[in-house]
Amino acid sequence: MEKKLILLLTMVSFILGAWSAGCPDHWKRHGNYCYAFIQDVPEDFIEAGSFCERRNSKLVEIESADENTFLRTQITGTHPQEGYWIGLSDILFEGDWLWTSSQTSPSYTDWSPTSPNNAGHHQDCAMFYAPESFHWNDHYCTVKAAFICEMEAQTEPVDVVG
Ligand SMILES: [Ca+2]
Ligand SMILES: [Ca+2]
Repeated sequence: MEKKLILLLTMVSFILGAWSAGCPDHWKRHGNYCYAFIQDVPEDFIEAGSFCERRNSKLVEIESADENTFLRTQITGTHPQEGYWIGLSDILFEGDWLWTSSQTSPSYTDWSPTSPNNAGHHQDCAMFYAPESFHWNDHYCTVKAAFICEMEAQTEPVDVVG
């Protein structure tokens, strides 16, 4: 019984080996979630979402000022890019902004004073935007930009070595 348990814990530890503090390596934890700030491979909104999905995550969806502040602090810290996609769009119906995964309206928003303005009549995807002090801006979904992936954090890996 005990041997089986140790074997199981060893396997779990191996699987979680590339993780730390409940998040994959290089992901940043805040609360119960892990975030990856992808700057080296700019993608349009759709491709950014696919990139996150392939890593068992989604474009970040922001529920609170606390989460928003954490993200803004991270992206303004070092080598900030011009924009960072978040998982919010009004692609389906103009002016009806919805989080991608839940198709629900945001309960919290951080639009810049001039956003969303639907400039050019087809700005349907939202990003943190440097020219607007990293508040949210609606932009053309086809623009290639940095982006933020989010996943739920796992509980702390069991320390088998003890
Ligand atoms: Ca729009
Ligand atoms: Ca805009």
